[in-house]
Amino acid sequence: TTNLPRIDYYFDVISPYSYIGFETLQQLQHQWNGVEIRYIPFALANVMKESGNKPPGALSVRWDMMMIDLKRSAKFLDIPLTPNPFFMKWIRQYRSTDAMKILLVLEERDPELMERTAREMWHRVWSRSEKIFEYSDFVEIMNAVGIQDIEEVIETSKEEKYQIALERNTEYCTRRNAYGAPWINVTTTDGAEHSFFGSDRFHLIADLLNQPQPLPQRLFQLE
Ligand code: GSH
Repeated sequence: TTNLPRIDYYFDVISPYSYIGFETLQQLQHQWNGVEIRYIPFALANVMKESGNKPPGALSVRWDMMMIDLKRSAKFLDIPLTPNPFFMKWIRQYRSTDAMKILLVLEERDPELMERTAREMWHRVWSRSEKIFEYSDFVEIMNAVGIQDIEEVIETSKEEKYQIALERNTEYCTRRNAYGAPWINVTTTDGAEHSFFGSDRFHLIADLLNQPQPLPQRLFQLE
């Protein structure tokens, strides 16, 4: 109940473009005054299922091009992103759901801690080719960001309310035509909602919110 413009950034840590958009928005939030920004965990696998879309890996030419585009984007933005050779195998075997539920627990405690933990998860899958699916992965992730009561967080994340919250966040987007990640829902001061797909739409969001345009490159050197 505020009439600030708001950006709801829906992401999944399995998604490399969610990582690119996350880092871009982390930089833009210093430039975009008076814009509220929320980072919201959702489940890309369910978005794909609900919308009838297919994951990029389902079409091999698309996958190959995506890996090339990711490398280019990472270089351009100076983001540590290295295509993961095990990714196709892993996504047949695992889901990111448990990792996303851990983020929901942390979000309740401290949104900034949740953001740092999400970044560590992306660094694992999309920079160091490490898993984010099993108990031992979660212990390593939370150790890396300095969380003390790791077991407590993991146990809490198994409560039904986090499964429900993840589904609710996902459904909010699929009702607004979501078919991929990141999905960005922008609410303007008049209360109107505008949806955007992808990490490459911030110039249009800047235009909608009358905010300065993102600099064309090396967002990281702005600070
Ligand atoms: N052009 C977008 C960007 O630069 O961010 C592409 C984003 C993208 O490909 N996201 C993947 C996806 O959900 C997940 S990492 N793709 C669904 C689709 O493209 O239909």
